[in-house]
Amino acid sequence: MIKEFLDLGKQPLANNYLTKKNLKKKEDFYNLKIGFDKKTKFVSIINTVATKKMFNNKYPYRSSMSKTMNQSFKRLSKYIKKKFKPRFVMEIGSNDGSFIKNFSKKKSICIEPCKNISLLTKKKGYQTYQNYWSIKLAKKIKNKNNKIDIIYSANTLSHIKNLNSVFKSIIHVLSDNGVLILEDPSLLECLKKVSYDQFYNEHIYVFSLIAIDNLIKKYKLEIFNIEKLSVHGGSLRYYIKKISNKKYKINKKIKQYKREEIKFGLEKYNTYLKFGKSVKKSRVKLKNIFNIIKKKNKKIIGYGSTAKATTILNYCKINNKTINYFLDTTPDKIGKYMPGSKIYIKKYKKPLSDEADYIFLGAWNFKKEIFEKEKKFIQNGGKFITHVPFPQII
Ligand code: JHZ
Repeated sequence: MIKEFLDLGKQPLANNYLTKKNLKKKEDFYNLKIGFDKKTKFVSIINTVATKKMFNNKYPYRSSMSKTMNQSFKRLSKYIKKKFKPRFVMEIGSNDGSFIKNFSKKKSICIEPCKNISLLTKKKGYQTYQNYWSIKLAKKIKNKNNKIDIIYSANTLSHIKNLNSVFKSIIHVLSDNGVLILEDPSLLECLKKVSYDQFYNEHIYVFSLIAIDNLIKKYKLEIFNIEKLSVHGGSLRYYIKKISNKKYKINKKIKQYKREEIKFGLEKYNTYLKFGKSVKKSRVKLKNIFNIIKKKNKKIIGYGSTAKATTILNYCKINNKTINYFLDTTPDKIGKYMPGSKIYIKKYKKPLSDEADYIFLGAWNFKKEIFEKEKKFIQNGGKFITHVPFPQII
């Protein structure tokens, strides 16, 4: 039974950027409530939105838009090749190929349900299935290929409601000595940083090691290594194998991290209630910061029109009266408007100098990369606003 601990109010679909024409139309809203399941230990959103409404032929997000992610995928690919020497690599949720591009076309399989995005890897010559991950697809792939030694999936499994079907399908295609590598935002980091913007319609789950570990046992799978990653505001990378595969030893880090999660209270409902209170306080503080700045008639723009920012803006009721516009590099977002808040998205062209007094960091998870790029803005006295780990001006 899922017990609610946080209500983030009525929210629009996070990646549903509005065209000028759509501005006048009524937007789709849903109730963003988050809950904890005492039995399974999963934290998930309660009212899920239909998959086809989210992942269709107009999906705007492209994972290659940040240097940080490209570097992270490159490093992992190098490691995979050296350590596992896979005959075939399959990626679930391959997006625009920012990971798979590091592998040979002959040895890769991409799975991407969004038609417009799947065409990007198809056009580059990668074998791409434009499908949702399912047992039907797993059977089709297995008939053609039984040498899949690596299955990788980053920021995708947390988007799929039926995790049982996901793992059932994975064990169907993974070779006996194969390795499943998963990567998703970490619940522990989300709670520590009060980064409640990790919750939006696409993130059905925010995973903990405890919950994943519990679930995969059912499928005779086990985690043999984990890595803490700084990407996407703090993620966990899980290395998973079939229990019958004795090729790899279980790393001690797993027990240690699990202890950290238990110590923080991830198994207790009360921890989440406390988090809910922190979120409310965070909203008050952030709104305060915006109000003070606006009273001084200063100009605020946004940087990175992220899915995450939609949660913040709509929960804190910040709109185009407060933030003049957002800057972003993603072709399918430019010239559109942020969902709900209706803030215009402009094309990012070059490092900034004095375009605004303050920049709200929609992409706070790439703060380091952005600060390096925007040295001139900082030298000119420009300031950033962020809500992580607490609302502040930097
Ligand atoms: P970013 C998306 O969430 C959606 P978002 C999805 N549900 C998910 O799980 C994560 O990704 C992984 C822009 N940008 O990655 C590019 C610049 O313009 O934080 C992106 O629009 N300049 C699949 O949207 C956005 O910011 C820059 O220098 O919350 C970043 O989006 C940089 C670094 C980024 O994910």
